Formats: sequence, structure tokens, C-alpha cells
Amino acid sequence: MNRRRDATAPLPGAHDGLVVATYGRHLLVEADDRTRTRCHPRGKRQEAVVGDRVRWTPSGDEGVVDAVLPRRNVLFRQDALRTKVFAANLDQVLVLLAAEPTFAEPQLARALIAARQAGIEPLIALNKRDVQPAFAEAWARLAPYRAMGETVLPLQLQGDDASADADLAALTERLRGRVTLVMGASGVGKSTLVNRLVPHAQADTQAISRALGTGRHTTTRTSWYWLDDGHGGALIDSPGFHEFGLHHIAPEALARWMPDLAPYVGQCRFHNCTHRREPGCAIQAAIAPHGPIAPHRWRMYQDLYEELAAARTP
Ligand SMILES: Nc1nc2c(ncn2[C@@H]2O[C@H](COP(=O)(O)OP(=O)(O)O)[C@@H](O)[C@H]2O)c(=O)[nH]1
Ligand SMILES: [Mg+2]
Ligand SMILES: [Zn+2]
Repeated sequence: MNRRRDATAPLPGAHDGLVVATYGRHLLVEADDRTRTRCHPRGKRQEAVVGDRVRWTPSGDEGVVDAVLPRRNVLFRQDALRTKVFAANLDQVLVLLAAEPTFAEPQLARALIAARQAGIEPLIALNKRDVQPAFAEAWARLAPYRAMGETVLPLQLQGDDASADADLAALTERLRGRVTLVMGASGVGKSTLVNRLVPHAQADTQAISRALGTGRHTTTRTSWYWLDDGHGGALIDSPGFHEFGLHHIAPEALARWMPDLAPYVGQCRFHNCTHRREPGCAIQAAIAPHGPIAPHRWRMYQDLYEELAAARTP
């Protein structure tokens, strides 16, 4: 699976392939026969990411990516300084949280908003069920997300009692046949998850490091792992969950990407209501105890609105 292209084979011109890892300006591209070739982008501005389909041309025992093929979707964050694309052509985003380290709720909220805006289904899992009472507390903090219809799965990736196995089976069921980007803070169990679900993950990781010429323990890299030999689905392990900038989202559109606020959009007295201080606002009228919106979710909306509006003011 990690063999280099046979250098004696005739050069067949352009190929299509899948980007399975990136490191700096280097890409690892997998052909349909699963051989992987280290490639460089043709131009400075081309930014292929993991999950992209690309057209590439062999050059010696490496390759040059000529073009990134059209994307079905793309997940990225954007702040004042830069845009960072995580991955493309995703079926879902798994936001992995844990009893410890404690998660920052705004970070979770931002990841969910970015996923919804990109048209990618999010999935939340809370790991380390064995760590109590931290797990129970974290689970309770996720109540508003369950109430707004997000899928939240309990998980215990370490230890193998029957309920831990059942939890993992439930998650596996949702990953089967789909391309899933795994996001989560350092220490939540991303590597543990990949190692449990991908039998050859460690060997794959080492082969990717060799092919890309990166250090053995490099973590500033995004990698694609096939879930099974039938190539029915994949996990994309992505480092970093911090500073999830949403500057690509217009403040007026924000409420639409928050499932607890979205049902009220369009029902306010003013058609251009920003849902902050206006009278006759359907969102403000639905804040608990008058309705189902958790007060801190509305405050989070206000903070985000201010931030996004400020980002648009030159
Ligand atoms: N107690 C407990 N520890 C876990 C569980 N899952 C993972 N860990 C531990 O959490 C630590 C961080 O896991 P790791 O997979 O490296 O997290 P990553 O930084 O997200 O890749 C490791 O010491 C794991 O052994 C779990 O279900 N329960
Ligand atoms: Mg890790
Ligand atoms: Zn309103």
C-alpha cells in the first residue's frame, strides 16, 4: 500500500489521485491501485489538502500536482491573519471531546458552526467515560447540544468492559463507509481512536513520515487512514483545534448555522433583525425559561456576532 510507483513502468502521462497526507508543500497522493507518490504543487497558489482529488504527472520517482479537481465541500477556519483549510470532500466531522482535558464550549460551538456552514454533518463524541465525575459533568454540559438535535455519543477508548465495546461499536457504525475528519484538542484520544479502528495505523503513519521526509513524531500533519480493506470509509486525523476563526461567515448568517437558533430565523418583527437587542425578536423570545434556547448559547451568539462584524469593518 505504500510502495513507490515502479520507476521502470512507462510514464503514462497524467493520473488522478487522492491526497492522503500533506506536510508543508509536500503531498502524498494515492493512485487507484493504492500506490502512493510524493508530489509537489505546480504553482505557488495551489493548495491541495487531504481528501482532495488531484490530477498529477510523474516526474522521476516523484510527481507534480497540476490541478485540484472540483471539491464537494471543504472545511476551513479563517481569522484575521490567515485561512487554514483542514480537509476537503468530507462526509462528516467527528468532534472528539473528553472528560479531561476539559473542553472549551466556544471551541465546540465554533467547530459545529463551521461544519454546518460547509454543509458537512457534525458528530460529537465524549471520551473517557471511566474518568468520573468529570465525565458526568462534561456530559451535562453537552445537554444543550443533545437538545438541539446534535448526535452526542459516549465513549471509552481505553479499557475493554462490555459497555466500552458497545460505545465503540455505536461510533464505528456511524463511521462505516464515510469519510470522517476527526477534530479534537490534544489529549482527548484522537490517536487512540485511530489506533483502535485502523489496524495498520502505526505502520501507515511511519510510511507516511518516510515518504514525506518528516520526523517520526511530527504531529503538524493531516493524514488519511482507510478504515478497512474494502475502502469503505476513512478517518482523517487532523492536528489542532484551537483558535477556530469563523471570519468567512457573515454575521447576518450566523444564527442559521446554530441549530437551536435557526428555527426562529425569519420570524422576527424586523426582517433584518440581528437578534441582539431588537424588539419583537423571535430568538430572544425563545430564550429559557420562555423557550428552549440556553441563555449562554445566545450570549455566545452575541459574542460571535460582534467578532464577525468587527472582522468586516476595515
Ligand atoms: N482514562 C482514559 N484515558 C484514555 C481514554 N482514551 C484515551 N486515553 C488516554 O488519553 C491520553 C491521550 O490520548 P491520545 O490518543 O494520545 O490523544 P490525542 O492527543 O488526541 O491523540 C493517552 O494517555 C490515552 O491513553 C479513555 O477512554 N480513558
Ligand atoms: Mg495524537
Ligand atoms: Zn431576531
